[in-house]
Amino acid sequence: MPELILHHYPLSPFSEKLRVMLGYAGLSWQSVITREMPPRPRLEALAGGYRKVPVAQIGADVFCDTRTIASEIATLSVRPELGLENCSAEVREFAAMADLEVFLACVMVGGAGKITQRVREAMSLPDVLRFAWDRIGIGLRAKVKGVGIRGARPRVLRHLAEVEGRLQQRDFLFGPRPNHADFSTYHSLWFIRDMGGSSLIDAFPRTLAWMDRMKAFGHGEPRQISAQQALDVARAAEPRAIAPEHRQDALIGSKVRVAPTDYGQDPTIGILVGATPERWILMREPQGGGRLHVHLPKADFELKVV
Ligand SMILES: N[C@@H](CCC(=O)N[C@@H](CS)C(=O)NCC(=O)O)C(=O)O
Repeated sequence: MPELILHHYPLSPFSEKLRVMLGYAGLSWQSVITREMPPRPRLEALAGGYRKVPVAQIGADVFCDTRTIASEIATLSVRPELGLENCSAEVREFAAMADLEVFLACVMVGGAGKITQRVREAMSLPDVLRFAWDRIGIGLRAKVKGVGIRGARPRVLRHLAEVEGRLQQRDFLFGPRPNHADFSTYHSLWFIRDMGGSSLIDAFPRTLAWMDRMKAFGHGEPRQISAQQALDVARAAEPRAIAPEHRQDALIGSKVRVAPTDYGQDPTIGILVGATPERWILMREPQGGGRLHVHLPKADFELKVV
């Protein structure tokens, strides 16, 4: 089985969610550092329109959204609790709240000065301007508006109080070992503390200690490869077989577009070849040859027949 390849960039909180999950899972993985904004031609050739990061790939199977990728990590590492679909309704609800509402609030709170400095260090000046323009565009087109600038800090503080309370009797949010919700909660707090240098979390000692436990999982030892090498891996491979029970949907064989409903709503277009309770699987033939299966979640995504 080929190794998991993660397309990501250092400043991306959702990428950090998976880097730490891969460290915890003890999997060996390969790393492709991508730009902080489109154009990302080779990644686009793989994901076919989906524009968010991270994206993962195993051979010719491409996985969009951290929920789909975490499910692959859960299977590969035989740690089912890393897959949201294997967690309780309470955990799923907590993770969904952390990954959307709290994430958007943290991005607004995020230690603005230090983040700006990090963005400035990571990019050329023209790219900083393109980056700002790109993110303003995402915000204007988003269907979720979050809590707004004024509501962001109180929302993060309310979340921190809840996290602190959960950690009173346990090492991780729902028990003695981390599950998906720990990683969903960690990445936004990492963004404000470790990337933004914010002192907001200092008043929550158990949360700080939990963050250090999460951070200690590290990222493992990924092997760096180029975007072109990752594309070549996909072109040389065949997508894995889809189980007969996942080929029963009435729309199988139709040309469809699947897009997130919240923000960054760019669609992936392809032939629907599989549908599980959690995901859609689209077949695409990228320019230059090869056949890919792109896996996208059903939750918070919309499928339309083209
Ligand atoms: N629901 C998605 C959210 C991913 C997301 O919002 N990623 C941010 C970066 S942390 C993004 O794509 N920003 C725009 C970009 O990088 O082009 C997931 O779980 O993967």
